[in-house]
Amino acid sequence: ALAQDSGQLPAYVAWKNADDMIVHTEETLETVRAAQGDALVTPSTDLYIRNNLPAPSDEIVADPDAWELSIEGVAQPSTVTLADLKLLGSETVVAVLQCSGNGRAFFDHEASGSPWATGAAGNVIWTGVPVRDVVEAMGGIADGMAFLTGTGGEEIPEGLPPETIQVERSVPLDAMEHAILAWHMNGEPVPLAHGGPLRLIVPGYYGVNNVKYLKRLAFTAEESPAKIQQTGYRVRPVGVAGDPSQPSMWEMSVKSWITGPLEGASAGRVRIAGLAMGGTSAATGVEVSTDGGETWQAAEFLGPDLGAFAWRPFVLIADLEAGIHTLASRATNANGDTQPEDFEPNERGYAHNGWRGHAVEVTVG
Ligand code: MSS
Repeated sequence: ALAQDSGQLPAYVAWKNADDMIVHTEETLETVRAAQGDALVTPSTDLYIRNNLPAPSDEIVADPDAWELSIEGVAQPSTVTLADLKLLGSETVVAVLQCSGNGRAFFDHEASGSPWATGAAGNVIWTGVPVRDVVEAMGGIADGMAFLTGTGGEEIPEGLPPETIQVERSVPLDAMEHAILAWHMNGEPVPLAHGGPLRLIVPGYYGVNNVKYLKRLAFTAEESPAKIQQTGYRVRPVGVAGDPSQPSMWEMSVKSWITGPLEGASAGRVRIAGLAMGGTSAATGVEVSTDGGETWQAAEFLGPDLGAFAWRPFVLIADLEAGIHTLASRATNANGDTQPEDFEPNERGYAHNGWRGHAVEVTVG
């Protein structure tokens, strides 16, 4: 096992920027909070990694256009190649990719899973064909379908029932409005580690629904029978087992965090920076507190608005006296939701967006 902060990257992601990554395990790497800074878009070399199963062989990205996708639950089901999909047109969407467990480290109960702080999230430019255009080309969705189901391209060892480990996720049909099948990430072919040659992107939905190495896209009447759908990624009280009646990790909620300063600053004018995202609707504002939430001031968004699903870097110039200051941020989205002060613990430590947990104590001298 690799030590945290060792700077030693697993071979398949040796191209990442080691200084900006915390290596939790071979399959889970997070971006250093300070490195997230006020970046409009997360460079691919800094984007976090979360694999539920080891990635398939990199042979699948050698000839990306030959990658095959089976499309089911439509009037004319068929298998198409990535080259065929590219002929249907393309759209670009900037969307936050965030793991369900981002912020887990800020819960007090010892939830199992990687102790992500803020770095299991990035803001990414995705280009691909809208799912609705694919559906149109296939004659429309078959009757009675209620979910969009994506299947990952990992090979399942023989003798193992696929539903036990297969990464297969279903999202409600409404998610189709913004979903795309992406072959470019930040303007380049999607790297294998991030789901190349083809990835399902569901803007506004947690990372797990953004299936990598997509080999099957199906419109289904029921949610996938896979364990990762049925009992995994379910929000339930601490100590309770996962079951299909509990909320699934689908839509993301409004969230923000400060990325600097995180430890110290000199007294006087201090530039406080961070990132704010609205989840399924645009972030419309963010306030910053330098006194642990007693008082709040409106911060300013930096740079262009990259769309409702993108995060927005923000800054506030504050005048800080020597002493210890608790810096916090609290975002609001277009739906009118604001981050809560605290977030109720749940068994797996999902979806934390409480502002107090994300606050930082800074020594100003
Ligand atoms: N897909 C596949 N195929 N496989 C796996 O494992 N994972 C998930 C998604 N998808 C997977 C998939 C998760 S869980 C997440 S977060 C994401 O992905 C991540 O991404 P990246 O690119 O960053 O690595 Mo949690 O909610």
